[in-house]
Amino acid sequence: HGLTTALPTALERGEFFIEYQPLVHLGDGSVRGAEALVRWLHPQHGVLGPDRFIPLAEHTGLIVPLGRWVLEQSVRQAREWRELQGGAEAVGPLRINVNLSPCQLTHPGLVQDTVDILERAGVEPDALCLEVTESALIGADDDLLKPLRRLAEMGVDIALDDFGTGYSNLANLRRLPVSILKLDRSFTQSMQQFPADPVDLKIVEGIVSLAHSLDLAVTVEGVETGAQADQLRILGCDTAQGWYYARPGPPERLHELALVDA
Ligand code: G
Ligand code: G
Ligand code: MN
Ligand code: NA
Repeated sequence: HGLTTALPTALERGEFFIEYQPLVHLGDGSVRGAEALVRWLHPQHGVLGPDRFIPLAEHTGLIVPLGRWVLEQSVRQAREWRELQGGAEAVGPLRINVNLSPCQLTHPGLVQDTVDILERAGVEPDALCLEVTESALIGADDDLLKPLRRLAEMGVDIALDDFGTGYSNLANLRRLPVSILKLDRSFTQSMQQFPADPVDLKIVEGIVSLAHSLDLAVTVEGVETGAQADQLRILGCDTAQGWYYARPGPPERLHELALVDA
């Protein structure tokens, strides 16, 4: 239908834009960075979320140039935030998380494109975190992991997104070049009730303890209430993201939030 024909040229028409959702340190509540979330401002349908067009972009191959565009915009945005911080920040320069689709992982240009984008923007690799879903890496062979490993060696963080929804062997984590687990929103939702389901509490406690013993940080998604944030902090999670802190929004908003904390 309409989306299918309009998508291939939407990038050149400049119809995509990016919203940023803060990543907050659970220990002290400070904003440490943001996740980039792409939207399509469709001339007839208005703003469309990624669920409406990412699968189509993957199917048509547009995801590669679109993903490259998102990465370049996001890295430039991180550079701007850092300039605005002016080195006077209390908690270190702001960082940027960017989602990678499985098609981008298998594209041979991934490493070089990422290196070029970071260099053009003058941003250090450790400012960047690439999010890959757990399901994209289940059963991944060495060829698929090689580009991620090279990026990780350069200092780029790799996060395992939607963690806990797939069926990955926990022991398998050791061979993945990841440094962050993003615990799926469903775990956060189960912390909504008080007292939370004791089995869910045990599961999260176990994941956090395993993650920390493997030197991985734990980020939680979908935090909507202070009670959830408290519970997840007590369970040892490191970083949080969700409507309780801020909805995804324009880049200026993130800078305001970060400056308030500094
Ligand atoms: O909050 P939102 O509805 O924007 O995000 C929905 C999903 O779309 C998220 O799971 C996120 O991983 C995915 N997504 C958002 N932006 C991008 C992007 O730039 N590239 C890819 N591959 N996925 C994205
Ligand atoms: O990459 P990922 O699918 O995790 O992207 C985050 C998704 O979760 C986006 O669709 C974003 O809009 C959504 N989201 C972010 N914060 C919250 C929240 O607090 N509650 C809910 N229900 N969704 C959220
Ligand atoms: Mn994500
Ligand atoms: Na996620």
